[in-house]
Amino acid sequence: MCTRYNTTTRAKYKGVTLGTFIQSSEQLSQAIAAQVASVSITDIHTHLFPQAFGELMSSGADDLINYHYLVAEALLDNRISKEYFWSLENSERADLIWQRLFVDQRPISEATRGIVTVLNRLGLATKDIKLSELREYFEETSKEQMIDTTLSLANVRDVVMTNDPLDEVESHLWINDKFRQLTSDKRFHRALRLDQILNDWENSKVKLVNRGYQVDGDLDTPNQRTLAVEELSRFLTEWITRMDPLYLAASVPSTFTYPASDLQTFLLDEVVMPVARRHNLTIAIMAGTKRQINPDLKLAGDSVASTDVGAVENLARNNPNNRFLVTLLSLEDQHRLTVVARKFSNIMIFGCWWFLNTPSLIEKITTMRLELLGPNFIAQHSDARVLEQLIYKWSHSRATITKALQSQYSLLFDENWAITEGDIEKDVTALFRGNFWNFIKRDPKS
Ligand code: FIX
Ligand code: ZN
Repeated sequence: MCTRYNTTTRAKYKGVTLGTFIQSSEQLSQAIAAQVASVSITDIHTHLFPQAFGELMSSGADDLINYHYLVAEALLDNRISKEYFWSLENSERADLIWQRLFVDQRPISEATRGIVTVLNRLGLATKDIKLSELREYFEETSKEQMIDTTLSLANVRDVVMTNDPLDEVESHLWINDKFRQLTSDKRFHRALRLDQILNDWENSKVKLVNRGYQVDGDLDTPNQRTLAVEELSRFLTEWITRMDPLYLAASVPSTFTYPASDLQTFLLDEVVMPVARRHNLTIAIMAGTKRQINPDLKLAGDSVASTDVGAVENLARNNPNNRFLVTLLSLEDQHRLTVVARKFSNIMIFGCWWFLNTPSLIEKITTMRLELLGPNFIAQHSDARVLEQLIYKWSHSRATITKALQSQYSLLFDENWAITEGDIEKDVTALFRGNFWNFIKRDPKS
């Protein structure tokens, strides 16, 4: 318990002009809670789309309940055959998931509790609510209204999408976007996703050749390799011009190493990183996935494995003129990643990704990052796939990150460091959006 010091003592101690210095640990906790609750957020990684993207925009009751996190949890019931489950319509699958996770048992997992938070924040009574009532709510609400309502309730100012130029549906929309509709909602920003190119070159090559890029040469012969580099660089440059992405992004498997004498390193070194430098673009590396350990679960079938954090170290050291946003999926890799991030100003850690996005792990990881980095990382991203998930993902994360900040600042306060509410606002704004925009060297108003 910190004894009360008057402002003169604190001002003299810190040698600064008087401000409204916080006087007690209770006031400190309240100030932190208020600042985290009210900070407007840049959500730097999501799978969301605005309405202009048509079928790619995911929103509403059945999409919320069919979230792959909930699919995995529902199919833990070995009485439900995967074949039967996937034979159902979307709404029938939602009925089954609802019954299994919200009626037969209590929704106390992070993903099920999230649905309850959404219901609650939308003002839908959570006592004995039926899925049909949630469906009715969405039937009575337009997509535009849902975007406005969701961003307001979640207090999210900017949403960064995941945009795959090799996705047939999405690329078709971009190529036909004569009136720039896809970039008309300025709250939604682009991230150009490179997974297919970096992780599945053989299939990507076919798509690229079909689109007129001469990349099918034998990369072992120098002149064909040079042509492939030029053509893939041309492809990326055309899509950077078309999409105006905030950053380039790739998730890589837990087996990712760098540098390696493999195609991934070749593509990174000869194409991706030079193109990123030419366009002053940051690269987001998301490592540690173990995709499809159970294909019967489809999108829910991915898992996690520890990855070579040395690859992140080497990327940053070998490419000092590239900037890297980094998030790792495995809990056991978090400490080493945080130490590595202390060593390189061209690394910025972000978020508690996917299986780490739970209150107990967010608090543990965020406290460690504050202890080792100070407020120099990006506290969280939602990874939302369905629009209304923003409501719960940010509500839950704000509550947990508040606790980590309160414990860290109280240690400082107890040593008589003078703190004002304005100081807290600066640090909280940095953690929830400022660090991102500064690191990618972009103006949020651009
Ligand atoms: O690679 C990614 O962007 C992952 O976030 C997704 O593949 C994953 O399915 C997801 O949505 C996790 O939250
Ligand atoms: Zn994601």
